[in-house]
Amino acid sequence: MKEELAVYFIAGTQDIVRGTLPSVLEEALKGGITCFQYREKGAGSLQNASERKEMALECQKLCAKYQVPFIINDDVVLALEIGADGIHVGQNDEEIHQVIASCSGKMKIGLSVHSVSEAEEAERLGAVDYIGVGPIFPTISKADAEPVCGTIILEEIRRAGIKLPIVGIGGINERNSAEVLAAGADGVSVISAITRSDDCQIIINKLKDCIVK
Ligand code: 3NM
Repeated sequence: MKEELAVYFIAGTQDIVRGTLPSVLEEALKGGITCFQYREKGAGSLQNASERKEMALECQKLCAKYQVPFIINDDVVLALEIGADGIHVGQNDEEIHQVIASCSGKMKIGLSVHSVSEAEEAERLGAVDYIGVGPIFPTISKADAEPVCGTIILEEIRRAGIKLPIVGIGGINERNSAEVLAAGADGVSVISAITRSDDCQIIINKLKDCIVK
């Protein structure tokens, strides 16, 4: 799982400023992302269930072509229906025990945490495959983000002995990702660093370089 978290791209229709989600995703896949999460959420997102399913299927097909895991954000029914590789939920989304009951053994389970105690609880559950920790830096991509926690939270979570794979999230880019990894994350999760870049291949290469070093 840790290798798959290295450069974890997240996007939904609402995040796309140029082109379409499938075109941006294919560029990112060509550039070497290691995981993709379809997150259709907030202002500008697709509201219609059949449109969401159609978009999910298109993204899933692209991920399969490049052999990159395809994760769905906060939609257990859709994830099960189309056989996604994983489901990711936040603290205020579908209840984690419910998600585990429906999805454990069928796909990877990711959970967002914003504190050491939430990380400890995630590990205690025994069925969460990785945690997303953030927002590490200020983000423009999530209107209801929690307060910024800085890289210190990653150090605190590791100091608390948490063994779960960790992906940092929130305001991460090619300039600050080394700091996130040095603090204890196994990978970085990004939206705007890729969707708003002029050349995502360069950005992804830089993000990958930080992992290797
Ligand atoms: N979750 P960007 S921050 C989807 O803190 C999401 O849990 C967050 O987008 C959390 O890379 C965030 O553009 C948005 O900052 C990340």
